[in-house]
Formats: sequence, C-alpha cells, structure tokens
Amino acid sequence: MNYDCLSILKWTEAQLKYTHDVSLQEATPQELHEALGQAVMMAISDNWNNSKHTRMHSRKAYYISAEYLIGRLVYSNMYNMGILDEMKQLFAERGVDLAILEDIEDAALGNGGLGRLAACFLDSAASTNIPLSGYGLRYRFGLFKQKFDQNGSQVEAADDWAKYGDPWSYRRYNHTVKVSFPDHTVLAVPYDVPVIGYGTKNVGTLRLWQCEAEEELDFGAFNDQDYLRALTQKNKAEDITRVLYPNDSTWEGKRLRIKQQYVLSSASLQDMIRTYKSAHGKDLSHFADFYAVQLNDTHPAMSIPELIRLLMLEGMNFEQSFNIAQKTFSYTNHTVMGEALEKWNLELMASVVPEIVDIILRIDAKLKSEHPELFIVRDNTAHMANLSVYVGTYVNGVAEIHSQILKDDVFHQWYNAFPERFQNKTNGVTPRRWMGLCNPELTQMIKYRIGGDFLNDLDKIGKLKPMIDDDMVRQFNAIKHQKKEQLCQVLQKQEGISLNPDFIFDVQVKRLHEYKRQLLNALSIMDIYFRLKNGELPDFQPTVYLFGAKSAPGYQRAKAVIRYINRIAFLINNDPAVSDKLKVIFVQNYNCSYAEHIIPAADISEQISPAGTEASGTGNMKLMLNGAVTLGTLDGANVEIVKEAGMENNYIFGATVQQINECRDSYYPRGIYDADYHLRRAIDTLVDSTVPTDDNQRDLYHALLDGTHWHKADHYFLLLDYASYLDAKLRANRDYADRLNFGRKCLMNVASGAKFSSDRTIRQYAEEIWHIEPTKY
Ligand code: 26Q
Repeated sequence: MNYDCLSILKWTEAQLKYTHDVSLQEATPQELHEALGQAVMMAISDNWNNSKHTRMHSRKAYYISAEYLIGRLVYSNMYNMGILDEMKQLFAERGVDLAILEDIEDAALGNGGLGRLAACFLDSAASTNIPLSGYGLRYRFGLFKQKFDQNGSQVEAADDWAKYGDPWSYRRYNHTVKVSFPDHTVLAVPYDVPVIGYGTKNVGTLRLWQCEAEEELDFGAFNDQDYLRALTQKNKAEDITRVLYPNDSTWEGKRLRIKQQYVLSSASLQDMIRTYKSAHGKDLSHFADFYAVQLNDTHPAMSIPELIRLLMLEGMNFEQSFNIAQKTFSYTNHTVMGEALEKWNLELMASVVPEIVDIILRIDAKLKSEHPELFIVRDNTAHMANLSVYVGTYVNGVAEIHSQILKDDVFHQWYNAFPERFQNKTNGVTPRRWMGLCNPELTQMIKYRIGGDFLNDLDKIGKLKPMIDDDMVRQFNAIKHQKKEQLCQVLQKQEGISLNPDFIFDVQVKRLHEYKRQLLNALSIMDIYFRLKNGELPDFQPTVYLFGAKSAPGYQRAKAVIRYINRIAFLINNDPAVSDKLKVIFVQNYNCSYAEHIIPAADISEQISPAGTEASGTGNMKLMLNGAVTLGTLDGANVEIVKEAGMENNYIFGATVQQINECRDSYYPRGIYDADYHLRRAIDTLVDSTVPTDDNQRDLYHALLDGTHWHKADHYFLLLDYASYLDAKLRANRDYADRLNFGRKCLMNVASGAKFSSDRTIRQYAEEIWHIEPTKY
C-alpha cells in the first residue's frame, strides 16, 4: 500500500529507454505493457518478499488447479494496489492513454468457471491475508481464440499469450524439480506470479510449472547431422505443457493429459516437501499439521498417490503415508454430470505413471477391506473422484443445491460411509475485478451512498437496501445506460456492429454446452421474431439478445448451436420489419476482458440450465452484482441468488429438480411439440429453410424430438421448460417498460450481493476446511 506512482512511472520510462530505446509516447501497447509490468513488479517486490517470510512457519493452504483463468493483469494489479486512477492520470498528463493496454491479450490458462473461480480465490485470499498459494501449469498456449467464418461456424486459432513476453512472472530456475516417466525425465521450471491483495500489504503467489528437457540438444545426433533427432527430447518435454485442453465439462482420456496432471501433482508436492523441510526440518510426520491442500476437481487428484509415494521414498510406510495424505487433502467437486467425472483406464495410466497405479491399487485394496460396498478401481478403471473422497478430509460442492445432490446421488454410498466429510462452499467472485474495476461508475455511486469502501467487505453493500429510492434508481439507470454506451463502442470496434443503447440488453455468456441450453434461448428468440412479424407482441420492448461462448473444438452439437444462432442473427438483424425491436449478437472470442465490458451493461442475466445440472455458476453472481435481474431456473447458485435478492426481483421459471426427476421416465417431448404451434414453428427452423441448415442442425432437431442411441429425446428438457421460460422472458420484457420499477429490482440485486463475494467463500474454506488463520500484518 502507498505505492509511489511517480517512481513507477519513472521506472517504466527507464525500462522503455534501455530495452527498446523508445519514449513513453513512442512505445507500442506491448512495449508499454512490458515496461509498466516490470515497474509494478519492482514496486511490489518488498511486500511480496515480506509476505513469503511472514507466513514461512505458520500453517498454510495450497490450491492445486490445472486451470487459472486470470485474464488481463495490468489493470487489476494496479487496481488492487490502489494506484490505477493516479497512474492513468500521470500517463494522460504525458499524452498516453492507458486504454491502449486494452490491446494486451488475456492470460487464459483456463476454460471457464472452474479456472476463473481459482483466480477469484487467489485474489480473495491475498486480499483477506489468508495464507493460500496456488500451483498450476504454465501452458504455452491458453484457451484457443475464436472467430466465426462466413457460415457462422467457430474457427479456432492458437493463443500464444506470452509471445510479447510476460512481465507478470519470474522464472525461478533454482526451484526447478524433476519429474520422471518410464521413458524420460523432464524438468518442471516454476514461474511465480504475484497475487496482489487489495487494501493490504499482503502479496500471494501463484506458481506455474513449465516443462523443459534436461538436455535441450542431443549433441550426438546433432553431430551426425540428424537435426530432428537432436531436438526430440526437447519437444517431448515441452509437449507436456504446450497446450491447455479445451474441454469444459466433458472428460477425455488422453495420455498427454495424464502427463500434465502428473507433472502438476508431482512438481507441486516436491516443492511443498522442500519448503516443509527448510521451515520444519527433516521429520515429515507433521506434514499435515502445516499444509492443507485443496484439489480443484479431480484434475490434480494424482497428488494423493504422489504424496504417498514421496513420503514412502522418505522412509515412511504405506499406512503412515496414507494417514498423512488423508489429513492433507480436501476435494472440491464441480460437476454432477457422469460424462465429466474422470475415470482412467489402468493400462493407459500404468504406461505413463506405473508407480502411481501401484499406489492406487493399494489404496483401493485398503478401501475394499474396510468398505466392501465402495470402490476406487472397477472394471480396470480408476475413478478419481472416489479416490479423492476416500483419501481426503472433506469433499465439498459449490452451491447448496449441488452439495445436496452430491449427498443424495453422485456420492450417495460414500455419504453413508463418511457423512462427516461432506460440506458445501457456495462459490463467489472477487468484487474487485467484477465491480470495482469493470464498473467504477456503479462502485462510486455505492461508495458515495453508504460512505466508504465496501469492496473488501461486501457485507456493507446490504446497507443500500433501505436507502433505495426513486432518486437512486434514476442514478442507477443512468449508469446502466452509460455502461451500455461503452459496450456499444466495444462491439462496434470488435464486431463491426452498431447497437442502440436504449435497447434491453439480455445476456447469456458462458461456455457453449448442451446443458446450458443456449439453444432454448435461441428458439425463444425465433418464436419472438415470428410473433413480432405477425404483430402479436405490440408492446414488446426493444431487446438485443447477446451471446458469448466458446465450444470445445470437437463438440459438434455445441458448434451446431453456434452456427444456428449466427444464422438467426443474420436473418433477424437484416430484416427491416423488426430492426427497431430485435437484434441478436454473438460476440467472437468471449473471454475475461470481454466479460468485463458485457456484464456491467446487462439488464437480464440468462441462467437457464435445467435444475440439477449447473453446479453453481459464477457468471450469474457477476451479473447480479452489476444489477442485472436473473432470468433463470432453480439451479446452482441461482437458488441462493433469489433467496438473497427476492423471487419478486427476478424471473424464475422451469421445473425443479424434484419435478424433473418425477417426470423423467414418462417424458415425451414430441407431445409438447405437437401441442404448441409457436414452439413447433421455432424448432422447425432447425430443419426448414428459414435459415441455412446443415446435417448438424438436423441432428439438433432429432436430438430434441427423437433422441439418439445414448440419450432419450430432449435430454436437457428444453421443451419441458419452454412455455414457462417464454412466459418469464416476456414478463421481464413487459416489466422493463416501467423503468423505475425495473431499476428497483436491479438495485435490489446489487444490494443483495454480499454473499457472493469470494472473500466470504475463501474465509469459509479457511475456517471450515483448512483450519488456518489470516496472517497478521
Ligand atoms: C477433464 C478431463 C479432460 C479434459 C478436460 C477436463 C475438464 C476441464 C475443465 C473438465 C471440466 C472442466 C471445467 C469445469 C467447470 O468449469 N465447471 C464449472 O465450475 C464452476 C466453478 O465451480 C461452476 O460454477 C460451474 O457450474 C461448473 O460448470
């Protein structure tokens, strides 16, 4: 805190001078970013060092995650340091607009919710002085960049995010560790990223491992003029952290993925054992007294057998090592969908990590001797979630309803055996990035009204509630309009589209997945379009439906949905008959930075998964905090959002978990299709010639009405929920006409957001799972 902005500016100028020989005004955005980053790293270095030393001897927690979706760091780092405004000012005085750093690419070392949650947690731990560090992988290529071609199809491009350098990490070669496979040994080289707390001197650390070869060049091969062979070891090592797997919520068993997971697990645990020894000496029997490890889903679950293996190498027996591992680890589950749960074939695994398989088999034998009804290994397959429940202290879901489903369904037998292990930790988001940084206008308004900073104590935001009056609503509406104008400028620049900021902004931004039901949204838009053309909706308030989503590159159904939405967008946006009422935009390359522009501008937040499928959602929280009303099902954290903000201030529709379970066996979507003319007309556009169609769109049609060999018809209940969805959607649209009343609902959501700060979440992990205390400064 109290960073000296003028020094940072001077250092930036000096860096630019001696690395590129340019002035502040001449520098490219990339050069400026690099120099400013280095200057900021200098400014925080004492605090960072101090934070490491202060926590050296106390009990700490580690978050191990295969994904960290940290986004762009330059603004958020300066924001958390409390210097962003002053730095902008200083640069502006010298003729440089810091907005040029909008050109800097995101660090997207994650797919979606799970990766962004990890980033929010680190921000919150740093800001609340909780001694938590992160371990992850430094992928050379992050999540692919997305474009749409002429057909409206998603096209992927490599995301070489660090091609201009990465000023936000230090390479710490001296802490390199070795990780061995049967056919080669690789180096895992750590890169440390500072995690700057807001309103504190505390700076946490995210340590990302990058794989490199022990010998970069095989001189024998080189001398034989076999240049390709001379580089094989280098490539083989670097392949491991070359690319982030772009799947979200579907599991794929790949050799390279096991290698990634093992490097993450082994390198992190070797590193923890090294730091343990330097702080507490050689006797590792107290390991679990000083270290708590949180597994972000099962992606790092090989850490469990790896810790056991490492402790046995240090001379402990299996039982002792097992007990330490059991006390050390806890596991967070992020999905209930069977196809997403990691299950590794044992032969495949044994060909990559044979010693890990041996230990898993020993753990499985122990389990079966104690609990014959349970298993980790079955049909030659290791179930990583079961391993994580068995060799762990706690297992948690990420929203109340999700944690309940874990107990009732997914881990029912495990719950019977170990009821005390099951917990809930409802997700949260960092209010610094998702309010303070992306919506300074709203933040200012609230600060002024409740008198003082609330971004590191979001409970204070509740003070707004009794103060909401027409005057505040008008001010809120004006701010919302301003955020829409800003978004319109971004959309003009990024997509070449002009929009009217007076429209309702109805937003669905999240990964593209069948269970998230972007297709349901699209079908309702087609229905509304036809009705508008027929003059059936005379009072319809002009609305833009905005989508942002990436599909896994091999997920044909999801890609067909993207194509379909782009095609209806083309149809609707070019139809003069509705041009003053309806627009559809699918933005390209939706990412963290795009989210920071879209979310503050949203009026309506679409959270429309069938009840019981979305573990929590976190976009729903970001949108709520920025004053969008939720148009959603009783799923994931939506349940808690409307509990806090009131059903009457949101638009809830659709079947409940119970209702879905009750109707599942007799569900007959074709009956609904036959009985509902409007719905039928919308669904038919998947196969008739209203928009260009193709085999994949026909496949969507048949999946809805006929089913496939692996799923019954309409597996995600679009038709079941359609009528109540359209009803809620049109109700929200009608309500918007009363601007004061609608604005009041929005503000009630803002004022009810306290629970959804990840500061609350991380404190609960610290108290109820890790049993650690904030560091005192
Ligand atoms: C696994 C194996 C092989 C390849 C890929 C994967 C993989 C990768 C990422 C599987 C799943 C994911 C990501 C899951 C995810 O983001 N889940 C979301 O987590 C959020 C944070 O808890 C929740 O809010 C969302 O509801 C949940 O969908």
